[in-house]
Amino acid sequence: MGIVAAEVIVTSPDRNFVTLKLTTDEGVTGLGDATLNGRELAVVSYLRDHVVPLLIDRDERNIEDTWQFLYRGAYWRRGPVTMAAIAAVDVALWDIKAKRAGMPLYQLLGGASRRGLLAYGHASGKSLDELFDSIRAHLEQGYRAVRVQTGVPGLAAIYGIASNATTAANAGVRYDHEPAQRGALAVQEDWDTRRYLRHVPTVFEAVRHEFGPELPLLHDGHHRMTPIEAAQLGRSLEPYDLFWLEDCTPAENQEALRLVRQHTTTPLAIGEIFNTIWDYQLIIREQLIDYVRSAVTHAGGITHLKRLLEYAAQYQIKSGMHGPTDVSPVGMAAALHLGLAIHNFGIQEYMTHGARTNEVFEQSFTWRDGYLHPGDEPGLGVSLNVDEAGKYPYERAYLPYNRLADGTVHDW
Ligand code: EZ4
Ligand code: CO
Repeated sequence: MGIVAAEVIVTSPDRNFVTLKLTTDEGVTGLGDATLNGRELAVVSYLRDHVVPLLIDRDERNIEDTWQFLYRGAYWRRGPVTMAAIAAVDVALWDIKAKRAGMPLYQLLGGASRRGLLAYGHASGKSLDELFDSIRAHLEQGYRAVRVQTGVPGLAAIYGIASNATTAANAGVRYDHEPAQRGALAVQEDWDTRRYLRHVPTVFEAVRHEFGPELPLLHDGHHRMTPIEAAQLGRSLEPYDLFWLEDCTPAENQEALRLVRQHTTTPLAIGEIFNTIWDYQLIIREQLIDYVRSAVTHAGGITHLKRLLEYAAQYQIKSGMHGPTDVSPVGMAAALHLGLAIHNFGIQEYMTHGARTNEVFEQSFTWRDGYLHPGDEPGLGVSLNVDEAGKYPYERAYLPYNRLADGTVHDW
């Protein structure tokens, strides 16, 4: 028994991805995703310089012990860099264990609790016409739930709207005619909360009118509101029956959600930037949210996110794992296995990866009639084509940031 090799592979097919590949003395390999969008090389260093030396000769079977050793043994706890690195090790060990057992990972996690995972995609448009076209395109692709992001009159460039810098940097699309998006410094976007709060309910009214009451609609506030502004938005969206309102306010201060919750029955999702169970301690115990947004990749792997979701289950809070293109196919596969196995699955975010990414990462998952399934290959069901990966070296890329009209930096 024992790990004989641990390689950190950086590749940038359509965007940057960091992958950990572990090999055992029996030649079994496991993959883990360690991609932290915009700060990728910090995790590479954490892994290569500090974690890999600790892995060589470790017994790959002891997943819980390895998790505790990497978490407690570092002395310095939590944080996105640490937790993404631990997640990569954890997922690679689960991949190895499931391959050795000859089972898809979800079988080791308790077996399937459902036939497939309901997924939502990202519809967006600067104008209502563009937005409606985007929703229709998603429905044609088979999506049965959509996130709706819209332009705001008076704001030139904002989060989540196709054909601006956000899409390139955030969705990771490499426009061949726009190489400057990659390797460029962070792009500035605009923000004005009052304009946004006035406009968004009119958009949801129009979308409900056009697409009817059945379609689950989601919206991402992307941390921009104060608690009272978030409460106002939640309340003004109530007539449109949202599946959830995401990241309505930054929640480093968990108590802020009390104020939002007192004022609105719109379901709340939070936590794509959280990385441990402790970030959720109060908001779960007080039932201040409805969905946990953490991804396997950013919250300490299968071992830790499963623990967190079991805690959430006691309070009827469900999963809504983060699934943007900056979670690699390895991280997505881990999410699908975990989501299939747990009882309190809610919904899975799913944005399709680019063609180059799908050549670098061969995947067994299926996407049919709006539902995802991880497939039945032993392990995660993902393999990394090292030759393809080698064709795409790392390219520096930043997420955008926001400024208000007077130049003040605002949450992005
Ligand atoms: O901005 O993944 O809900 N999805 C999101 C994403 C995040 C990016 C940041 O890397 O908020 O689009
Ligand atoms: Co989000």
